[in-house]
Amino acid sequence: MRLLPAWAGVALAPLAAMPPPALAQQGSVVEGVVYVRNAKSTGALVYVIPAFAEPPVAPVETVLIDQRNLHFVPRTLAVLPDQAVAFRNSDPILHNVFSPDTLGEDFDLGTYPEGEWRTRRFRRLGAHVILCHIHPEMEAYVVVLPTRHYVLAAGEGRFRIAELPPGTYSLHVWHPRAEPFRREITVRAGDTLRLEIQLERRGATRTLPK
Ligand SMILES: [Cu+2]
Repeated sequence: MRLLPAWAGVALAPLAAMPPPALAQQGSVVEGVVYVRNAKSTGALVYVIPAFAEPPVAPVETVLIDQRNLHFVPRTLAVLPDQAVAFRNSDPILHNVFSPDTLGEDFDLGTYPEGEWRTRRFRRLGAHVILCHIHPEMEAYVVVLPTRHYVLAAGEGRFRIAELPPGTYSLHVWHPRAEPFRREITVRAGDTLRLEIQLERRGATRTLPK
């Protein structure tokens, strides 16, 4: 018997978590564009860490990284500590999932066929590199963050983080091929802060967000 995938309801979860409109209007927004060496760049992970205490984050759902057409999809996934990540093989060939990690959480989920998946929880903050022993070109990142306020920059590097409580934050940008970026920001109630962020390209060394 095949179990119903735990991520079947993932797409609906953010809708259910949205506050009523009146509350959303009080929240602040940080939005903008990320560039790497002057080119608008998708795939940057933007997140803000509040300088003030926030209520503990509620339990979170299992999220999925698919292995499809010889790629990990998505290539970068942000999670909270101890959030479960399911790695599924959707190709008609064998794939493997392992992490050679420098964060002290190296693991190997083994090699498995189409339609199967394995689940892993990540504890250490930072970018965990995910690879496949069979296909060396396959690569993904699970980035464990100390904040629920994050977004992956989409088309043309655009990002938007909404419903922020007003206050001071440390804004970070992580990109697999760029130097980490950090600056302090302050958002007032109901305001929208717009930023253009330039990242410097870096070499092949993989670094970790702080
Ligand atoms: Cu593979």
